[in-house]
Amino acid sequence: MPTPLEAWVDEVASLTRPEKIDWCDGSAAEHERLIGEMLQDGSSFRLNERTYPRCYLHRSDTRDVARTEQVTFICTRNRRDAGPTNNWMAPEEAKDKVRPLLDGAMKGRKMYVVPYVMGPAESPYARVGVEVTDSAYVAASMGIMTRVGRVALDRLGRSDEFVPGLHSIGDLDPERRFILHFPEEKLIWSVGSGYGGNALLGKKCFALRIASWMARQQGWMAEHMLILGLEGPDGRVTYMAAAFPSACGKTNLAMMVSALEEEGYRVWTVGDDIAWLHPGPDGYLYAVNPEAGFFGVAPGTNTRTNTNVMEALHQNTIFTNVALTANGEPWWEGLTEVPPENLTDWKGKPWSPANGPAAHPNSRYTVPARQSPSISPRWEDPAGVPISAFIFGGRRARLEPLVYEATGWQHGVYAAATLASETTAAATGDVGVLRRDPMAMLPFCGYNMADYFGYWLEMGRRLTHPPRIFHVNWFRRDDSGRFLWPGFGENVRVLKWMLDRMDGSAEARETPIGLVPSASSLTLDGLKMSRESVEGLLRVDPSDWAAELDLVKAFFEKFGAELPRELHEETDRIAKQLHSSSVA
Ligand code: GTP
Ligand code: SPV
Ligand code: MN
Repeated sequence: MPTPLEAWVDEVASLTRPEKIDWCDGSAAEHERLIGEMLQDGSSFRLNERTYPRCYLHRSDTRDVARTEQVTFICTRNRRDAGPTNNWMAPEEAKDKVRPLLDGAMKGRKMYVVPYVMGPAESPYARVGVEVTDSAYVAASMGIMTRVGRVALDRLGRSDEFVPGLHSIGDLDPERRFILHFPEEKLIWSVGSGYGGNALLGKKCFALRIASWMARQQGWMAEHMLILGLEGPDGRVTYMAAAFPSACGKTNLAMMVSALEEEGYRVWTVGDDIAWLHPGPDGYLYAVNPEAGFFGVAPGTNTRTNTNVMEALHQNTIFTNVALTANGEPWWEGLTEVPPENLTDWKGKPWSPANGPAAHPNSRYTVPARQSPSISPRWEDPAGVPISAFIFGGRRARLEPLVYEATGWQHGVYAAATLASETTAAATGDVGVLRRDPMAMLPFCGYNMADYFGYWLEMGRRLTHPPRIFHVNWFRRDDSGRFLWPGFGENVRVLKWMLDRMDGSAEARETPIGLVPSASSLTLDGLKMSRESVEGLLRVDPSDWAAELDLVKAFFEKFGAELPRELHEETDRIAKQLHSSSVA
């Protein structure tokens, strides 16, 4: 009798008809072989072996450089279960539409079977997935981002408890690209893209969209969150998880080089993008990082903004769509102040400033997590780490102060549900347009977001020690468009304020939107910031917030009567307080 996994692989092979099937074991030798195939098919290049040993540059199709949300679907029997924020197709309709694109898609090509574990191998919270793909780049990237091979097969045995994911690059034409999720049968089909979140199916497709559905059924949470440990002067480590939309600073916060290191504050990385959170017997939420690598944004990374990242990516790294120096090294905007001479751009052409950026704005590095100097000794703790605080944040040029604390769980859920951010290059479409991105999960929630909000509210009731909830904004600008806050390593000052709030030593001012630091309760020594800038960063303007509330109400209308009553309560409460503070 074939195992359920063997039966599924057979079924997929008879549909896609590959010439050869390769079962991946996750070994170093296999990684070398996959890299060899990437080099051979002309999509990838070896970088300078002296300065970047075992590092490669992969150039993707120029139409395939970011997640494509418009062709990403949640396929549930009832449309209602996908909710108003997801694209929906009925499961059979979706399969009938996409099956012809997969029919014979691997003819003359190799099919890689990638069994993988999401989560620390020994963790009760870990889950198995299997991705079948016809891309060596995807298979090699999965080897960095997840735990591949024996470890997964041993865990699975003859069980059918795995999330199958069928991936083919197809012809890369965006018109024939579909990223389909079938949460009711925990199945993923992806065709027409080789890009990260579209193609590395363990990441957004499984660990967020399918996992968020499973988590709600099983009593846990799957969130678009980094996980970090903040060590204080007494050596105690406090764990926090933060949700920011794509390309809004998760990796950089998780891997931060603390500006308050001399004062005894240090940041340890547990995860940079996804958290699986389970209520523990002690009433705290425990987080594990389901991933084993970082798929990070290259532009803006340098030795001033983040030496931990820079150190991590000098070996065993796959770079995607960065520029190439004459010296065979990777380059991207912001790496050095002045671009080096004779750059080759991300498309493989000689670069000149007139051609736009040399590296694609969403160019990325794929690197093993253990290579970060900041990796936490507990990053693979099977039990996870207890979370004391949730942080939500986005890119807001105006309005949102540097930081505020919610007055309680219900208000915190409201702050998270109304999160908004200016869009980035991580997804195709306009950049810099404000959009609501609740919990930074708009593109990743695998079910109806009204139910998701309700589930968040319920979690708060279930936990005896729910995390405190904060909101941050590193991206506020002054009238001339400059960032008011230096960001990066200086963000530790905001984390310290949170720590001080939790032990009761930091002051806060009550405002209609929450608890904002008094300027003196923030540790700002050593920062060259004018009093004006600090005040600008912490300002809460009632009339601007009243206008914001109108946008929130319009957004909430999408959910009609299904929106939890508690969120209307919060909107009304804040509206009232804004009104009285503006007449006061
Ligand atoms: P995804 O991987 O897409 O989920 O992104 P992310 O949330 O991990 O964002 P990341 O840390 O990669 O940062 C995205 C971009 O924002 C990069 O260009 C960073 O250089 C920049 N950035 C990160 N943190 C800060 C900050 O504190 N201030 C400013 N001004 N820019 C930042
Ligand atoms: C994001 O877009 O949030 C990412 C990159 O982390 S991707 O893997 O493409 O989703
Ligand atoms: Mn992300």
